[in-house]
Amino acid sequence: MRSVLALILGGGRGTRLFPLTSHRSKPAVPVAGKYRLIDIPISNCLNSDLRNIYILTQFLSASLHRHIANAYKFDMFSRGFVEVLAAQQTNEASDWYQGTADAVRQNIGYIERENTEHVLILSGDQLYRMDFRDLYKTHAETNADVTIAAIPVKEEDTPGFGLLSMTDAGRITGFVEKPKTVDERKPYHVPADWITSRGIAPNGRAYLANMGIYLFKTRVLLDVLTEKPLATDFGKEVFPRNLQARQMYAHLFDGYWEDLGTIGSYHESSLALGRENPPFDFFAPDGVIYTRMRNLPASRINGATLEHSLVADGCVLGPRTRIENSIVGVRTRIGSDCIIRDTVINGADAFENDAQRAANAKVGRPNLTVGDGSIIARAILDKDCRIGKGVRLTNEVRKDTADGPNGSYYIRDGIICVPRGAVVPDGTVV
Ligand code: ADQ
Ligand code: ADP
Repeated sequence: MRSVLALILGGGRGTRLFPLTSHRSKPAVPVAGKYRLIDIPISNCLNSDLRNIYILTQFLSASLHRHIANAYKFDMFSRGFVEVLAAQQTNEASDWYQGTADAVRQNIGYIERENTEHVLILSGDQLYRMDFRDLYKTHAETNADVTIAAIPVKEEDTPGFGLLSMTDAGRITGFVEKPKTVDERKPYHVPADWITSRGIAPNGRAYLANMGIYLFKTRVLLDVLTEKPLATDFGKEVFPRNLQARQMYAHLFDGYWEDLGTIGSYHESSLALGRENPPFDFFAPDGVIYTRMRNLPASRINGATLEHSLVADGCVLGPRTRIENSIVGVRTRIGSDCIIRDTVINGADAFENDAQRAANAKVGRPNLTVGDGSIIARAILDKDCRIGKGVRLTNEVRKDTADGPNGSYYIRDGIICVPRGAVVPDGTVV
């Protein structure tokens, strides 16, 4: 794996994850109570013995830099680096919307400087475990110019993916980015017995989706990025254009793999982590998911009841409070007699001491995180939220999208999102 440089695409504007991305770049978005999105692909790299990692992001983010610098320190005797490369921010609007190929092209200098034989390109917002050594094996055995990881998907999921067709030997013969019509996707239908013949149970899946995981020969990558007309996107341009000219191969994968790129998918995939047999298991022996070390005390549960939930370190959960199907992030403090259901709480950056709590009371400001007697369902509370007492966040009228007063909450995909640091006064009902 020494011959491979990893580039993690940390996200464009991240608008689909708003308000989680209103002040931080997408890779820095918290996940599973104590991690950041970027920890998943980085851990997959480290667990695959890949230690030269660049993270490409559109926004220079203090939050991301701090996390990377604190979490991934290699000592001076071990080789490797994890480094953030932020796009130049210019005032020309046209520069903002370029795609994945363009993001990589802007960093060609770094790729050339590392001078590795291969470059692995990854998405930064997916929840999965993959040993990239298996991908490399396929890539090397077929002597591919580029190897694309592919996963079987159901027909109803196809509009969100690039689809590919391949020969028995693995050569990619067709590629279409996010087909919208039946006619467009028809040629990509794969018979169930073909999938079975590859040792994968079809389970109603009859298409092969591009997972956004690409292993390129460096020389070929540099060529396709500089050929005119310049391609802005891998899925839209680079792959469909190079079917004949380049040796493109697919590497089939059949594990859990979820996109966390929208509020809806982020919420759903997060809650699944608290289930009895979670589809993505942070406890699995296949490899540690790394993050920043914090020296936090164990959580104190003072008579709260918990069901199918994850509770991170440093939390205090009050008496008669009931927490169901939820993720409770670091340093969360929940009062008494609350009901928290189907909710992701990202926790807090610091504990509040008694003096601070007294000061809050004086100015009528709720304490961190949720006050006594509040009911919260199908919500995401970003870090450092102050939800008052007797608040009801349940979206009973089932709004799909809404913007609350003074940025106190947003509803996206039917989920109430309380942005970082927002204050929701006592008795509020949403
Ligand atoms: P999408 O996920 O829709 O489809 P895209 O929005 O291009 O593709 O994002 C791919 C990854 O790159 C994401 O992690 C995103 O955050 C990141 N990214 C996008 N623009 C970026 C930029 N300017 N700078 C840095 N990072 C950026 C792609 C493929 C499909 C495939 C799906 C699988 O195009 O063919 O099926 O991924 O999820
Ligand atoms: P988030 O991504 O949720 O915004 P950050 O990592 O940016 O989280 O910040 C956590 C909090 O800790 C912020 O309030 C930030 O001001 C503070 N913080 C953490 N480390 C430092 C540091 N080295 N210098 C300044 N502030 C810090």
